[in-house]
Amino acid sequence: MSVEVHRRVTPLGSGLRIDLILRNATRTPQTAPRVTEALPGRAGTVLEHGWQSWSVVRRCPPDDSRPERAETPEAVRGSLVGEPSAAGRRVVADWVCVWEGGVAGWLGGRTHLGVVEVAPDGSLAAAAVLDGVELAPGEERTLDPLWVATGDPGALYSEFCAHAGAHGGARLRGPAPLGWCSWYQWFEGVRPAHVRANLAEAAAHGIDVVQIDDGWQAAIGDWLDTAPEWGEPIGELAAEIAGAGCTPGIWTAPFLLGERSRLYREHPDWVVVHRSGRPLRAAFNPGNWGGWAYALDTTRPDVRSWLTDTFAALRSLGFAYHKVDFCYSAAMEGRRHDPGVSRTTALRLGLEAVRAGIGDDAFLVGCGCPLGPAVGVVDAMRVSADVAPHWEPTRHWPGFAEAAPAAANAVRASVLRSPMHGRLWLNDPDCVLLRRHDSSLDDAQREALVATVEAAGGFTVLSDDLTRYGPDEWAAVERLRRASQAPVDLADPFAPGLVP
Ligand code: 9PG
Repeated sequence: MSVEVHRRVTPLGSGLRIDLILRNATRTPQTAPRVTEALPGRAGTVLEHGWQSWSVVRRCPPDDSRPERAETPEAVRGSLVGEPSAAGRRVVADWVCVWEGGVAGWLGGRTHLGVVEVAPDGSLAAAAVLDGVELAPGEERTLDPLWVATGDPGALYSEFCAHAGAHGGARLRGPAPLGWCSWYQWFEGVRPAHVRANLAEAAAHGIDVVQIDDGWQAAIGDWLDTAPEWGEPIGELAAEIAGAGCTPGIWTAPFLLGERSRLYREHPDWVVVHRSGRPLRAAFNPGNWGGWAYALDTTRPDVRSWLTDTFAALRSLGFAYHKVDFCYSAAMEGRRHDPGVSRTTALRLGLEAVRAGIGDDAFLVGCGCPLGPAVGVVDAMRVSADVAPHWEPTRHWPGFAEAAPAAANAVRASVLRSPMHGRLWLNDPDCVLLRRHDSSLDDAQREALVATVEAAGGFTVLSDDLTRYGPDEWAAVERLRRASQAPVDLADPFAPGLVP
């Protein structure tokens, strides 16, 4: 074989650490192979741990591959699944696999896509997916280490998160914020007047972060200009929020490039290219985005300079809290400028460019983000599908019901990923919706949302019209303000009734 694979096994905590090194011993460039590692044991039930924040997180038998997923449009599969060709063919846990008999996961996540594949008979194999990335003559590439342990899955899940956090230099500079976000009340219809009215309430009640979500921007990629309907420069509200004693927060999708943006008009060569030769379609929003958004090629140094400059400009306007969304786009399959950089590393480079712009002291929340590559860059990570003012999904892609906006989906993923909190970052379980108007949630469902956020790290972002809160809603806010933010263990991730 032209690329050698060197392997070393050492004990780490309750399990084994497996280090793998690829070496191109030839005098010509070689493509990296897909490296697999058979794992001990056989699973009867596994945690399907999806690729990014909104991907499916569920407990399932090994043969429940959901074949209908293969029929979902390519752009959707590529946004929810790390290796989209596997969708519907086998059960795959991205990054970390928990089963009743143990845990296996990649301690690092920045070098390559790391998955654990589950065969219908329950046998398990870890795979390092390098997509044929190019290795230069003589090049050695150290893969992200793998950790495997058999025994009590609850304890080992926490231990995996602790090892991965230590390996990746997790940013754990709590406490979790108490904030407000415009999205789940006004969606893309948010206007400055909504933010101003809610800022007054937030300031009066000691709510720190006031975060403007999608709807303010001129176009996806044109982050320094506002939409005509917004009617004022974005810096005006940043100054007012800071002036009221709160932290200005802003939503962006840094690795997307809208087909109608000025950025795309000026830099059509900044996109990742699909195998057909056309720009890679990464997200579709015919409403306020005006159609498709393409994926930004973060292996280009000029793109990374643009990211850093753009985010430095937003920071200098006062935005010290950044929700960066649709991050998966930087890591989708496609052709990039630098054939030696894996798509996972491309995402990592993009996140680092954003961090360089906002500064070390700004608060960065990953959203729609593959989990492993973000450890050590983000302060918080959205760990669930979108919450919604309804319990069950209203519509969803075939086989991906758990990834659709729904309060039940936010609760399920937030509980099943709770051991990540305080070990890899602060978990963002998505917003708390307390309102009784504009909502079909009943009292028990509202309480389930509050109890989940309270028990899973206390990261509280309200997304209601605060001017309509009464004593009951403010009492719930006080309860969440006092939540313990300590790391959480799941005694038994497979306990019946643990999640909806
Ligand atoms: C703004 C929103 C909010 C929300 C984010 C994200 O098409 N989709 O599959 C899809 C999934 C999630 C989503 C949007 C679209 O929501 O999670 O909090 O910021 O973007 O557009």
